[in-house]
Parts: sequence; C-alpha cells; structure tokens
Amino acid sequence: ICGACAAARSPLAAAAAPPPALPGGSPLPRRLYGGAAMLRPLRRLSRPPRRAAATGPGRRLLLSTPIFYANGPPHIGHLYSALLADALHRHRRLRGAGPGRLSTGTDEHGLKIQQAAAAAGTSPPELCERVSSLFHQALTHAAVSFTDFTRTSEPRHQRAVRYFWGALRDGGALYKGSYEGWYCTPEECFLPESQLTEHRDAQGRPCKVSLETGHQVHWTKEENYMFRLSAFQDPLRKWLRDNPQAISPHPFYQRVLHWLEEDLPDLSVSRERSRLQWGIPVPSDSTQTIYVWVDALVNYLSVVGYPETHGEWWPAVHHVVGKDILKFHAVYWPALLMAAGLAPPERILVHSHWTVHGQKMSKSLGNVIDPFACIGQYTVDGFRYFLLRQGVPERDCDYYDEKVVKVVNSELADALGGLLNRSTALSINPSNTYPCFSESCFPKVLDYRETKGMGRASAEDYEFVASVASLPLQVANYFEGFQIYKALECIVLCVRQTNSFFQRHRPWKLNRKDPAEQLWLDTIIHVTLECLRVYGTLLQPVIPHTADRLLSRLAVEPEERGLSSLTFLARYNGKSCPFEGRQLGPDTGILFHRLEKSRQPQIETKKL
Ligand code: ME8
Repeated sequence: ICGACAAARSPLAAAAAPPPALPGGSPLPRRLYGGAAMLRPLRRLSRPPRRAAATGPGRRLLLSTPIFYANGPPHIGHLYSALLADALHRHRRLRGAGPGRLSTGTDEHGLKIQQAAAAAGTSPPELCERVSSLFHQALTHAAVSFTDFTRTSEPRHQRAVRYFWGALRDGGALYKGSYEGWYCTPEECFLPESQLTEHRDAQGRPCKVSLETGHQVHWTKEENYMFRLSAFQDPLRKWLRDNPQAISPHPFYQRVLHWLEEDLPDLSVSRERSRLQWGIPVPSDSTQTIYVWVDALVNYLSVVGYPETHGEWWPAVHHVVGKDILKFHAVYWPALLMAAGLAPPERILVHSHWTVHGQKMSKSLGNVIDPFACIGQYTVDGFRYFLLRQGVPERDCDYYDEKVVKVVNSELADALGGLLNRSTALSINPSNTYPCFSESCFPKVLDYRETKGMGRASAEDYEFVASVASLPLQVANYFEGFQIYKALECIVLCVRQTNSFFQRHRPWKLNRKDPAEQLWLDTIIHVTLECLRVYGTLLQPVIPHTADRLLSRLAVEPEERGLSSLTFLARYNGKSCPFEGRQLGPDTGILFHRLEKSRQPQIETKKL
C-alpha cells in the first residue's frame, strides 16, 4: 500500500497529499526542520506560544529523566538516571538560573507491558497502576525533586500523541507499507541481522537473540505505518555538526555520528492492533496501534502542554538517558521532531550502566539491586552520594556493597562530618559563634610564595584557600559538562585539604589567654567554617538533607544558600562577612553516622 492510498483514507493526510512512498526508500519529506523546504505552521493555535528564552539568566529549562517501563519494580539503574537529572536540576536552582522543570514518569504501553500483565495474571491498567506508584514512591523517597510525573496512559498525554501523529502525517512523513523483520519485545524494536546472533531457547531449540542484550527476537510480518527516517539522515548530520554539545559525553556524540554514516532505514511506527491492543490507536485507522517508542518520546512534549503551550519551553530541553536508549533519543526523536515541525532537544546527556559484581543486573541472575533497600540501609543521602560520586557516565560502573560503605564512610562520615565536628567542638569554640577573621594573621598577598614574616598563614594555606575559592566555578563547569562525579571529587579533595589545614595548625594547642594566639585561633576556625559553608552549599544538589543540617549548624539562613551568596572568605578580600560573630545553629549531633556493612540489598520478587 503506498502513501497515496493511505492518504485517500484519511482526510487530514489527503489534504497534505504526501508524495508516493517507496517502502524502505527515502523520498524527500515535504517539510524538513531547518532544511531548504522550510516549515509550514501545522495548525493554527489559539494563541501563539511564547518562546523559551534562549540565553541569559532568566532562561527556562526542562530537564527530563526517561520514563520508566511499568513492567517491573525500580532498580538502581533507574534511580541513577533520575539522580543525575535531579542533581542538575537542583544545581540550576542553586545558581539562581531561570524557571526549571524536572520531568519523569512511567512508560505504560506496548507489548512488553501487555505480556508482563498477562504473566502476572493481571490486566495492563492494574499492573501499570501498581508499578507506576512504586516508581513514584521510589523517586520521592530518594528526594528526586521532580516537578512533573507523566503516565503515558493519561488522557492529556494520549491527546498529545494523537496530535503529534497528525503532524507527522500532515507533513508527509508517514506512509503505509508492509514490514517484516526480527522484533525484540524487551527492547520494543526491530533489529537488523547484523545485531543478532544464533542461540538456543529454554527448550534447546535454535533461536536468534539480540547481540547487545541477549533477548530473543521473533520474526514479525505486518502491515505498518512507516516513518521516513531515511530522509532525515542529512538533516540529522547537520544538526549534530552544528551542535557539538548536543550529545554528551563526547564518545556518545561520536557513536551517533557513526550511526548516521551507515544506512538509516525507515522506521516502522505502528503495530497491528490485533497483536497489540495496549496502546494508543492510530488516529483514523483503528486497525493499528502507535509504536510504543513514538508514544513514549512524546511525553517530553505532553509534559509542557503540547500542542498548545510547549513553545514556552521547547526546545530548551535536556534529556538524561541511559546508553541503551541513545538511538531512540539521538536519532529517532530528533528526526520525528523535525518531521513534526519542531526543533531537536538542546542536549542529550547519556550515562552508562551499573553492573553488580561485574555482571549485568537481571531478574534471572537474581542480582537486581533494590533502591528502597539501599536507601533503608545507606540513608537517602548516603546512597545518592555513592551513585553520583562513583557513577561515571562514560563507562559502566560496578556496584558492590563494600564500596558504598567505604566511600560514604570515608568521605561523608569521616572527612566532612569529622571536620564539622572538630571545628565546632565546644572545647575549641566555647562561644559557639562564627569567629572573626584577622587580617594580621592571614594578610592578603599577591604572591603566596612570599609570605615569610607577614602573618601566621603559610604558603600552603594560601594555596589551599585559593583552591577553595575556585571550587564553585569548577563545580559549576563540571555540572555543565555532565561530570557530576568530578565535581564531587574536587569537593572531597578540598574537604581533605581543610582537614589538613586544621590539623597542621593544631588550634587545640593555642593559648586562648594570649590575645595574639586567640586571634590566630579564631582565624583558623573562621577559615574552616567558611570552607564548610562552601561545601555545604555546593553539596546541596547531591546530599540535600546532610547539606541542610550542615548549613543550619553554621547558621546559614535559607536565603543565604545560593551561589550568589557564596562569597568565600570575604574578609580576606577586605569585604565584610555577614557571618562573623553570628551565633552558630544548634548542635544536632553527628552530621553523618558511619555505615555498617551488611548483606547486599536485592529486589524481592513479591514486590510486584
Ligand atoms: O528504556 N544501569 O525504560 P527502562 C544504569 N521506557 N541505568 C540503567 C540500567 C543499569 N543497569 N538499566 C536501565 C526505557 N537503566 C523506556 C524509556 S523514554 C522516552 C522511554 C536506565 O525502564 C536505562 O538506561 O527500561 C534508561 O535510561 C532508564 O533506566 C529507563 O529504563
């Protein structure tokens, strides 16, 4: 069946009169985003959408996590995706950047969910209800500060998907064709022969499996709607060449460019309704269901009010995604958007996977790590810290219990907690105030190597305060570059340097009765508390509860916790310091309790 025949059945498509399609071929779509054939407005909107401010401090940004399949309970891989997005969202707020949203949710349609419900002896809506609420709970429990939680079964989302489909069809990007190939249900996509290998199924019969995931594929032959993906090869290449920051980290950008050098066949974007009932029907063709990936990707638009108000946010959007869904986000999604008359997302931030003791996490291996149990065992902040500190987006990271205990104890409990404890101990700071800084003890110098005889601070001290002074900018750059683990590494390095500074000067040995010694003692504590204020402020996006306790102990008011108030060691630069002389907040005990090592927290099957 050619595109012209399909159009004859649909008045909307007939109006657009798409060019006859060559199945598998690549006739040029009538409208290409940013191409020579410029966009025609789709339908008149009731009011023109406001555009997202492109630059400047008032710039809006929608950050998104993937929406999670509602076929099984959350695991730490899901949580990691969400925490990365959450930390970026919180860091924007810390910077006082413009309005921001953090969207997440559940992906509830498709064969995978239909089959999981059947296997669980329940209906798809019931299964989705249960699993979606588990994800909602897990994210809330982990202090993910999402502003929107989309479920693809919601009417507002379904309406957006139908509208988006209409935009594709009106633009001539769809045609009906016969399609056959190997379908992988767990991945919800067709796979080419090059991505398959021979295997044996549970009964020992030969079968084919996905090379990447090991999931079995099945030969599927259907009449489907096809999307003219092949026609977007050049526009996609141009988009990436013009936007080298569009996909980070860089190896993933290169991977996508490489895919775009290979054949880019058209994409099947619907399934026969007789095979897949659990999904959104194709508008004006009830024999077909919209492909679950098209349905799911549109969540990023439906959350910002597509097709009415999305212009207030789109395309100021950053998607955080796992490497396994990179092609869907960096090839299919931008092409679909261009075909629907919209710009690609501004950035796609890609992370790798967590393995467990060197193995892929899988239900059959019984090594799936349960985020609820981890949070119970390591605390919200402890576990957030571990995943963000040890997770390196460029490469897979291995999870094991001992590592969590070791990292969290040494960096949060001992280094950070110990520093606060030592510098606020009543024995060392009996007045329980933020003491004064003395310029005579720590005079401003142009070259810290020439400090002999000038005060009490050593060249090492000058070097150390310089590294703390540069920390907020360094951290901001690492967040911007999607290297949160490096930001944390720098903070820890400074915390350790502060401990050394404190240790080096042995303030407990200073004689408080001697006015000169008292000045130096106060200065040491002042510098230490200033450092702790910087760390508490910068750690808010990662360990919000602990950072709050730390800042409250230092008597930093809520309105003083943003980056704009973070003038470090103002007195050293001859400015006044609003904290000097302030009474410290109440001592609420140990900042972070050391963790005990215990058994690995895994998912219990009864959870579903
Ligand atoms: O892919 N380590 O949903 P999903 C780290 N519904 N991250 C992991 C991981 C691991 N071991 N396993 C999975 C889907 N993830 C679609 C998304 S978006 C329009 C639709 C990550 O529940 C994975 O990479 O299978 C992905 O980013 C996220 O969890 C959701 O996976």
